[in-house]
Order: sequence, then structure tokens, then C-alpha cells
Amino acid sequence: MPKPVSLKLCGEVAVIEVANPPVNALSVAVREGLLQAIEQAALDERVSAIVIYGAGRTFIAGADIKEFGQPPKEPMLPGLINKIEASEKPVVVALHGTVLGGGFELALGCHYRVAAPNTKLGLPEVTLGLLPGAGGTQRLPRLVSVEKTIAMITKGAPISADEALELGIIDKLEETDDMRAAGIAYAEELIAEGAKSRRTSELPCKAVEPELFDTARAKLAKSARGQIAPLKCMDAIQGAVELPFAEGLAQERALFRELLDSDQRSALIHAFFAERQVGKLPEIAGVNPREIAAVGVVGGGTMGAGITVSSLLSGLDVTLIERDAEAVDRAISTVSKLLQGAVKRGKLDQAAYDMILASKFRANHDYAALAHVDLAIEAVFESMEVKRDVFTKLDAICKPGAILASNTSYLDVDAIAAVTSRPEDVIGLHFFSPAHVMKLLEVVVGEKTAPDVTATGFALAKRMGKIAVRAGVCDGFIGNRILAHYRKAIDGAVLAGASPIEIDNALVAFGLAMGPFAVSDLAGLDIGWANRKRVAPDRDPREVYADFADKLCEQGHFGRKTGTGYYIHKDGKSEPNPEVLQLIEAERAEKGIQTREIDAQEIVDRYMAAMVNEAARIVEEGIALRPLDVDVTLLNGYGFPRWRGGPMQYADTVGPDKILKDIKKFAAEDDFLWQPAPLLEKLVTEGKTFASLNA
Ligand code: 3H9
Repeated sequence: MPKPVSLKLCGEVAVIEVANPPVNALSVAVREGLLQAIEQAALDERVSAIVIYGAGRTFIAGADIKEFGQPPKEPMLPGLINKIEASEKPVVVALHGTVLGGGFELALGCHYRVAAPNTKLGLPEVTLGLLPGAGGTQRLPRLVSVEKTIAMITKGAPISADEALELGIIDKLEETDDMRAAGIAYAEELIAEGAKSRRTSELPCKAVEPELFDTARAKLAKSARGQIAPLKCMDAIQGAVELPFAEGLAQERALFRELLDSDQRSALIHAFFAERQVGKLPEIAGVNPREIAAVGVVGGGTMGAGITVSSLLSGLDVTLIERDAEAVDRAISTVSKLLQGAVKRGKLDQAAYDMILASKFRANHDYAALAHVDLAIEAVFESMEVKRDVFTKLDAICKPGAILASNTSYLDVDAIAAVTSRPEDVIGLHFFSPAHVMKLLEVVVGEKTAPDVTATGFALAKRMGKIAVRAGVCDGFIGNRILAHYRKAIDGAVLAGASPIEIDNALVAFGLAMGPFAVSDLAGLDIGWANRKRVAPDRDPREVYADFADKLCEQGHFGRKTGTGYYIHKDGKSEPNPEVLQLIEAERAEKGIQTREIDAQEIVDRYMAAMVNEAARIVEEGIALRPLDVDVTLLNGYGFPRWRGGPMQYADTVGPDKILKDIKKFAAEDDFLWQPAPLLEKLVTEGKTFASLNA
């Protein structure tokens, strides 16, 4: 294997190249190579200045994340960067691509910085449950204000090269594809000027208002609820302001190590790799997706409009079909409003908006307008009869080779495909509401779906900036099947004594973006009701069925859309709806249930045990290929806290045996609902984790 770091002499300039594809991560071999190169350049009398640059598509995108969790190996990054900074010969760093984490910290340790205009620079460690652990929290506030440092480090979002120039992080921009040459030219300029080393660590920190840190911590306690890394970032930055550089650096290192050992770090890095692994499927390896330029969307309701906007924003041409002229007008207006929202958020400029409405988007009530589309996505009412009718029409109209997709959230994709003459072209593309915002796309692969149709689903998701997860056909696929199951578990907890608000509060404290009852109110209670009615004929007589949710709907409470549901929504505020408790109490009385105190921990335990148990079944049945596919689904479509890594990662963290123990405990109350999944029992018997099934 070629060495990842090389040193060449170019006149008086020592040129150090880092070549460790794909992102030049700072693996131990790179750190060793850099140390040797810097030492060699220091000793070489012919060298007057040093340039460091990255080969390939980017400078260094950070530490090698794969090394985290393994025993650390020398040379460590903070020491290496100190060594670079200590160089008596000026060190220039030439930046392009993504300059992130340890890569950015290394750049801060160099003396002069030149960047290509499209460079992105940032410290995303917090998104991995870490803090910048190689001097980033100490050097950055010596170049920019402490406020800006806090924003960059606690949010983790990168900044543009223009902004970095304005802030004084970089010295100049160079419009070129050859950053090596730009670095050498800058070094030669500096040699000619007689420029010396310029050490960021020797600069004073910018002055701050004393209350700045407390205010920032209070904000983070809300915006980053449950997460430990953002607050540790604050401690490290405060250290930069209050301590001499060396002490601040030592404190940063200690805090970094603490985070490195945390469950949140493991969970967030699991999420990072799972999201990159989820699209790697043997069935589509090497398979070319079909070409998609024109999309048809059937149905202009919330989902159809969201799918339309998502498609338009990714450059596709869209024809939307609605029932009649009036519905067509309504759909055009909904789509236009969503696009205006994109303009307001800066995702679309006015010219592009005008162009889309003039030439990329049209709506019609005649299916014949879909004759040319490469992909038709059905987003109509969730009824098998209605869907089969739509697919019969699509099959008759759409050209050969066009993909026919259903946005169904529960229904049998094979049964839908069966009404067409081309089941191999049929697939489920389950978008999540609002479809132009939510990241998840469940790609539901039917029995006869062709591999290139599956590959197209994944390619479409990528084009839309979404994350696709492969799901097999079953009622509710991965996400909604798990949801239906944990809903039964929490409805059971309500009958046993907890109130919906207690459940929501306990799960929000656990880290969910919203509690499940608040989510139901938002989605519309009629949706779950219709679904429960659909599956009612097949309900097992042994199931303990809680019917307070149905009663609530029968009384016309559909959640936010009617102003009342589990909560009363008024004037932008939501209060618990007292009628719900009356319904629940009536049901408890009717069923002769003696209520008891159910604390927040038990609510979380029930919720997680139900989720993990059903997920284990889903993996065992092959509906989800691996546990990581379940995690990616729950993280991106169901508001599961990313810093817990997903339900399977959570199960591994607390131990699959603890989940099994809980299931057996709850089974004493309802042994039909709480039957352990065979896969979970097997893992416990063999002492294995869910992660062991991800390979
Ligand atoms: C850090 O630096 C800590 C320091 O403060 C202190 C240390 C003491 N390591 O995302 P992509 C892989 S923490 C190892 O698909 P893109 C990735 O898994 C780090 N591998 O491409 C994938 O592999 P595969 C701070 C990495 O173009 C391949 O590269 N830095 C790393 O869409 C391509 O990745 C970060 O948090 C890594 N650091 O996006 C940056 N990064 O092909 C994390 C990527 O086998 N990285 N890989 O699936 C990113 O944000 C994106 O990868 C990046 C490229 C924007 C760079």
C-alpha cells in the first residue's frame, strides 16, 4: 500500500501531501506520516517553508471515526498539531472540499491558510457526541469571537470559505483546481516577504461578557435536550477564555476522552455509519437504476403535494393528477404555497420558482397526461380498493418501462401490483409527512419487483436528499408496523393507570421530539382510526383491545385538524383534553381494571421493550434486512433521539437481556401482547447483540 503522506521538495518549499481516500481521515498512518514529514522538513536546511494539502476531492474531513472506541495509538492528534504549530518555518495549509473536525483543527495549527472558494469548514464533532479534541475549542476563539466559536462548535454546521475569510480564519481564497500549486505560490510569497511562523495559540482569546456562557448553556439545555456533548463543548470553550492555552488544551483533552467513552458517542457514530450502510444492498450492487426525468403524482393532498415539491426541488418534471378541475386548482395552490415556503427558507430562488411553475409542474384530471412519465407515484386515500383502481389506470396509460409506485403506508404492495400487467415495475415508495421535509423513504420491495426498480427507489431518495431504507412487504412495513405495536403497549399502560400526558411527558424526557399522543393529534386521529377499522376483522380474540382512541374519534375529536384530540389546541397552546380521561376511566371501569401508579421509567421500559421486540421480529422475518435498517427508519421517520442511536442500538446499550426481562415482566399483565420474539431470546441465550447481525 502506498504511504498516505508524502513529502517532496519544490524549490525552498517542502510539500506535504495527505492521500488517504475517500476523505483523507486522520488515521494513525496519516498522523505518523505527518509527524515524520514535519520533522524531516524542520531538519532539512534547504527548506524555508512548508505546505500541507490534501490529494483528491477534499482536504482532511476529520479524525478517522472508525478508530474511536479502539485503544488510542500514538502519535495523538493534539500533540501532532502542537508540533506543526511550533515549527520555526512557516507552515501554509492549502484547503479544498470539506475541512472538518480534526482536519480543521490541523488547519488552525498551521500558520497561514489559503482555500478554494467552494471549501466548507467546520467542527461537526458535536454531531458525533464529541467535542473538537485537538485544540479546536482553544484555537478557534483566538481567531474569531467567542459567540461565533460557541455557535460553530455547539451546532457543528460548516461555514463557507467566504465567511471563513471574513472571520479571519483563512487568509485568502484562490480560484483554482490546483490547491497544491496555490499553497506553494503562497509559501513562496511568504518566503519573499520574510514572513515568520504565526501561532494561533499565542493570540489572546477575544473578550466576552461574563454572562455569555450561562445564557448559552441555558439555550442549549432546551435546544439540545438530553445531549451531553454540547454542554461539554461549552466547558471546553470557557476553559479557552479562562485558562492559559496549555491548561485549556489539557482540559479539552480530558473532556474529549470523557465523551469518547460515552454511550451517546457510540450511538451517534452508529447512526453515522448505519446511514451510510443502509443503501448497500447485495440485490442492487452493480445494478443501474432506471433513468427518471418525468414523474407523475396521483393525488394532490398533503402527501401528494409534498412528494411533488420534493420531486420538483430535485429537478424533476412533475405532472399531478387530481379528480376534477376544482381539486386540480386546489393542488396547484398547495404546491405553489409549499414552493413559496422553499423560497422563503432560501432553498429555491425566485427565478427557479418561476421556472418550475412555468415549465416543470402541471396538474390535470385526466390520467392520459401520465403517458410520458418515467415514474408514477400514487398518493391517494389509504384503501386497497381505491389503490387497485388507480393502478389499473396507471397500467393502462403509462409507457412500458415506467415504474408504478405506491405511497401506501400499510397496504400489501404485492396485492396492488397484482392488478397490473407488470408487477416487476411496481414498488412501494413510502414517504413521510411532510414529504418535502422528512428524510426517510421506505422502499418497499414486492415479491416481483425488479432489482433495477429497487435501485431506482434508492437513487431517487439520494437525488431528493433523503435516506432510503429497504423494507419487505407486511402490514405497515418497518416503521408503521413497529408503531402499531408500541401503540398497543402504551394504550395498555394507559388502561393500567398512566394518562396520555404522563406518557407523552415521560417519552419526551427520554428524548423523543414529541410524545406519541401529541404526534397522533398532529397526524390526525382519523388516520389511526381508519387503520384500526381496516385490521379489525383480523384482530386476534386474545388481544386486549383499548378502545378509548376509537371512542374519541366517534365523538369527532380528530386532533389538531378539529382543534381537539388528546389535547385541546387553542391560540397556539395545547392543554390535555379532560374528555379523554373520562373515556379512559369509563373503559377501565367497564373492563374492571384496578389502576396503579406507573412511573416514567416504566413507561419508557414498556415503550422500548415493545419497540425492540417487534423490531426483532421484523429483522427475523427479513422485512428489515439488518437491525441497522430499523434504527435508520426510526431515527429519520419517527423522531427517535439520534443520540440514542435507534431502538436496536438502545437495546444493545442497556443489554438485550434487560429488554427480554422487561417483556417477561409485562407478560404477567398481558401475555398475548408481550410474547418475546424468538430472535431476541436467541441473542440473549447466545450472549450476542443486535449489532452482531449488522455485518
Ligand atoms: C474528529 O475529527 C475528532 C477530532 O476533533 C479530535 C480527534 C482527537 N472517518 O459521507 P460519505 C467515510 S471527529 C472515517 O458517504 P460524502 C464514510 O463512512 C470527525 N471514515 O461521502 C464513507 O465510507 P464508505 C469529524 C469516514 O461525500 C466515505 O467516507 N468529522 C469519515 O457524502 C464517504 O463518506 C466528521 O464528522 C471519517 N471522519 O460526505 C466528518 N468521514 O464509502 C464526517 C467519512 O465505506 N464525514 N468517512 O461508506 C462527513 O460528514 C462526510 O463523510 C463528508 C463527505 C462531508 C466528509
